[in-house]
Amino acid sequence: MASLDQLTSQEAIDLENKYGAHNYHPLPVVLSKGEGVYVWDVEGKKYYDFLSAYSAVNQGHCHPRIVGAMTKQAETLTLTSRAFHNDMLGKYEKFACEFFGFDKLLPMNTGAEAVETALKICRKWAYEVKGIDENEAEIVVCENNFHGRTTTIISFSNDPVARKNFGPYTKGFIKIAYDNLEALEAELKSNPNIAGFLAEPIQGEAGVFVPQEGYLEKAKALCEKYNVLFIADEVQTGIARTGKLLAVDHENVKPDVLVLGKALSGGAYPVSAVLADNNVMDVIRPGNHGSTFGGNPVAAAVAIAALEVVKEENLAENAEKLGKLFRSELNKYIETTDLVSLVRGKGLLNAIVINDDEESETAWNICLALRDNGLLAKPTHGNIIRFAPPLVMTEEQLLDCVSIIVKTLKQFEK
Ligand code: IF1
Repeated sequence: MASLDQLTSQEAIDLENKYGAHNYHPLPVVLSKGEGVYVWDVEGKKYYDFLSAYSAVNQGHCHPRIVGAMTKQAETLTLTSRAFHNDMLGKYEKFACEFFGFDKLLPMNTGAEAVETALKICRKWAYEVKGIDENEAEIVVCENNFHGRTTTIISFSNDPVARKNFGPYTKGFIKIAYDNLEALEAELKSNPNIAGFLAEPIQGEAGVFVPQEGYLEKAKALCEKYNVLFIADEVQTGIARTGKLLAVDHENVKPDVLVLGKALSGGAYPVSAVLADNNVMDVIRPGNHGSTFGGNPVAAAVAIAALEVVKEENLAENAEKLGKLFRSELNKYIETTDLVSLVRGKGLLNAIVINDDEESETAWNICLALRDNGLLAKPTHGNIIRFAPPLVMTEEQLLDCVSIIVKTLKQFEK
C-alpha cells in the first residue's frame, strides 16, 4: 500500500471499509480538496458540490475569511472550557444575538446537541414558568422529522433504520403529521401538559418537503394561543440556505427557541447554538447544562466570520435568485420527460423526485452518473435526489450545473 499521504481513491475506500464502523454508505468518491463551489478527488478530478456537507458549507469550501479567522484564533487560544471566561465568547454571543434578534445564546457544537439543549430548555421552562407538574411535560414533534442521532432524538424518529434496536426510548414526545394545523391544534387543545412544538421549517431528510404557505405562521400563532414554545430546528434550513437568513423569515415568524448548526460555522468547525429571549433562556442556571467545547474561542471566531460572509456576500439573496432559476430551468426539462416527476424546494435547498418506486436503484445510479459528469449529489430515500450547492455560486455556474444535470438525466430516459 502507498504511504498514508498518497492514497488512490480505492485505497482510501478500502481503509475506511476495514477500519471504520460501517455507519454510512457514501457515494464512491474520495475528496481531498475544496474551494468555493468545487471539490477535487484524490486523482485530481474536479466536481461541483451539490450537497455542501448537508448545507454546512453554505459559504463555500475553505472560504478564506473563515479559514483566516480560524487559523488566527487557533494560533492564539483554542480552548479554555467554561470554567474560565475567554475573550471571544461574549463578543460572539453579542454579535449572534443582534444578528438573529434574540436576547441570549447558548453555545454547543453539533446540531443534535443543540436540539437536545432546546428540548431541555423547553422542559425546564414548562415546569418553572408554565407550571406543568414535574415529569409530566410533553413535546409535540412531526412525523418524518430529522433532528439528529442521540438516544432521545431517535426516540421520536419514525425512521426504522435510525431507530430500531436502540431502545428503550425517551418518553414525553407526541408525534403528529407535518404540515397539518388541525392535528397541531387538536393536540394543543386537549393536552395541558404540552411544553413545546419542535419542527423543521422545511423537512430535509423527509425529501425537502416544503409545507403549505402560512403553516409556520399559523403554527406559531397556535403555540402562542396555548402557551407552548415554538422550537424551530433551522440546523439545515438556516443561514441563508432557503433564500432568507432563516426559513422562518419567509413568514416573518420569530420562534421562541431557535436551533442553529451546520453553516453557522461555514462547515469549517463544529459550531451550534440555541437562541431564545430572557423569559425562556433564564431558566438555565449554572450547572444545568454545558459542554467542554461549546463556546470555545475558535468556534466563536469562526462563527462571527461565517455570519459576516453571509451578510456581506448577500448569500440569502443569491440563494433566492438562483433557486428560482434552478427550479424554472429544471421544470422546462421535466415537462419533456417521464423520468422526473417534480422539482421542489426553496432557495438553494431543492430536490427532484424520480418517477420510480422508493426501493429502486435509479436515483443512486443517477448520482453515480452525475459524479462521472462532474457533479456530486446524493439520494435521500430511494427516489429523491437533493440538490444543495454552496450559496456562493454564480448564475453562470448554476446554468452549467443545470446542463450537467439535464444531460445526465437524459442518459436514464427509457
Ligand atoms: C448525518 C439528513 C441532512 C438536521 C436537522 C439536526 C441535525 C440535522 C434539521 C443534526 C442533521 C444531517 C446529519 C447527517 C445527515 C443529515 C441530513 F439527510 F439526515 F437529513 F442534512 F439532510 N437538525 N442533518 O438536518 O445535526 O448533529 O449532525 O450536526 O449524517 O446524520 P448534527
